[in-house]
Amino acid sequence: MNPVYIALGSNLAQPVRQLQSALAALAAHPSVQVAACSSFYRTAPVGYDEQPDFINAVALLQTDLPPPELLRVLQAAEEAAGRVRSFRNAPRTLDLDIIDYGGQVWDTPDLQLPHPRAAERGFVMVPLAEIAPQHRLPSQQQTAAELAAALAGQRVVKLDATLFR
Ligand code: PH2
Ligand code: MG
Ligand code: MG
Repeated sequence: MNPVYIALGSNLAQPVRQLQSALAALAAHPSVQVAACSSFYRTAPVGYDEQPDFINAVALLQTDLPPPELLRVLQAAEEAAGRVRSFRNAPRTLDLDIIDYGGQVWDTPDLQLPHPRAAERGFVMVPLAEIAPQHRLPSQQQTAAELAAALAGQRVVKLDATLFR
């Protein structure tokens, strides 16, 4: 089994429910276990401002699927959520990104590992630091907690789970 951190994001069509159904779909997959999930966070859009806030989370999966197969499972879940690909950083019903697959480093057209922008994004590092504060992404000197602290200027607010769970 390989430990895999994934980032979940949505800012369309009831984002909290999108993340909940994605987690349920992953947990139901015979080759994927959802070992942990962070709180859900309301986050300011990064990259393209004129869109609603996102709901983001990070989950730890355990899986035997190799990275390209896991990627296909995640893309199938995005499609099941009705994701339409329009432009870079556009609003989306569901985005599932592999952040770190067992510390592996990949650089292929379809898949880069670790996720090339994870370390600079508060909406990834703050939830990652919640479930794995001492984790280091490949080629990062700093832990998740240290990177999250350095990104404190980005708006990332934990949701009160009693409101929706
Ligand atoms: N995803 C992006 C671009 N910008 N901003 C926030 N807050 N959350 C996201 O998940 C996100 C984003 C591209 O995948
Ligand atoms: Mg993304
Ligand atoms: Mg993506």
